[in-house]
Amino acid sequence: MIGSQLISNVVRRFFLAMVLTGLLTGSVGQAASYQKRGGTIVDPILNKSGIAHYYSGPNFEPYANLANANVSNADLTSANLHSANLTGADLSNAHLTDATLSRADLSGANLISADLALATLTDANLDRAYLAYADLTDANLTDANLTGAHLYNARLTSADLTDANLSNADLRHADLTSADLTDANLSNADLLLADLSDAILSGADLRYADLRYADLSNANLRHADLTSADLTDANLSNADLTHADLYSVDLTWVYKIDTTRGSPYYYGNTVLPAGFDAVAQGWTLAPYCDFTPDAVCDLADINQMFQAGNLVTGVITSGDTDRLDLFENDTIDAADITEWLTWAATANGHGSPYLRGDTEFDRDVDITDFNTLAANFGSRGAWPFWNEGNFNGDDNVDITDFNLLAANFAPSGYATSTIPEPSTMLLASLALILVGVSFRLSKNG
Ligand SMILES: [Ca+2]
Ligand SMILES: [Ca+2]
Ligand SMILES: [Ca+2]
Ligand SMILES: [Ca+2]
Repeated sequence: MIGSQLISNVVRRFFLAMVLTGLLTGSVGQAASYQKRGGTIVDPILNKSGIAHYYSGPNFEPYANLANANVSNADLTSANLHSANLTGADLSNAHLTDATLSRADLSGANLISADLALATLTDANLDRAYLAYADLTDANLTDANLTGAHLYNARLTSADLTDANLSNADLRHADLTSADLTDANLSNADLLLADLSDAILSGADLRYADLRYADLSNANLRHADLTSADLTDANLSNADLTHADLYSVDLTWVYKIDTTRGSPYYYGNTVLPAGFDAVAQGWTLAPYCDFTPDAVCDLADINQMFQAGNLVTGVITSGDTDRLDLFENDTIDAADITEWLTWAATANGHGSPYLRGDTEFDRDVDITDFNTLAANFGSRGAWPFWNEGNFNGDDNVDITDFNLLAANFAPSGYATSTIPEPSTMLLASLALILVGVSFRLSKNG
């Protein structure tokens, strides 16, 4: 009896010890650490109250796979998470001050109210990330992808957003004071009530952006594209508009428009406030054939039309290509090329339109134009430019383009009213040269 009781006691103790050991090793195994910039390991991760965080999973370090990790409220100050996969992770309310998240994938991550002041997020993917109320003061977001990101009420004071993609982002009420948004893409962004005072928006794409009630006082908008942006009740006090694009912008309710600096480009569809004298203000009226914009209609503009797609089959317009639809029917095609040739000739002081075949717009269709076409004859695949001998805007330089050139052949110029004798013999020999080119091309490939 005594012997068997002793054995059972030993067995019980042994099992108790096993269970305790299991619990201890289990809890130690579950705790996760994080790596700081400079290499220091913080083990375990604490929450903001200094208590061990409940998170159990892979350690937080560069290149770690941390998809869907839940570290809400964690203290990850100065963490090094370069190239980490944090898609769908919960980092809400976390301390990430001074952290490195360069090239990290944070698409769809929850960063609501996170502290990211001074954080490095260069090339990070924040596609549709939740950043409402986040503190991104002085953060480096150069080249970051913030497409469709939720930045409602976020603090982005002095943040570096150079070349960042913020298209369709929700930036309502965001604080972007003194932020650097040079060449940033803010097309279709919601900037209602955003504070952009002293912000650098040089070269920024603000097409179709909602800037109602936005504060743009002292903002640098040099070369910014404001096509169709909504500036109702926006404050432009002392803003620099040098070479900004005001195509299709309604400026009726803009505050302090008369205090702006520089000469922007405006168009026939730009609505100016009552009593505002754009000419006295030094603004430049640009013709509709100018897409670039520089108030000049030249090869750069027609080539932009050619890049829209195949103009023989026709391209349905979108927000991006709407202004190329000069003969308005929501399709960019041959009629728009014809319209452009008329607009551009008028804008450049000529009495008749430019003609198909004139590769360099020097008002003749001659051997130089032919040589350009011949040099590119047979090229296809992309969208050969007008100055490469593509006159119908499709994907090639072929006999159709030659026929357009031949129909307008005028070596002594088409500006003169006297119609020269058709150079039938010359054209016939030029056509023979092309037959030779075609033959060589078909032989080679
Ligand atoms: Ca232009
Ligand atoms: Ca059209
Ligand atoms: Ca020419
Ligand atoms: Ca062609």
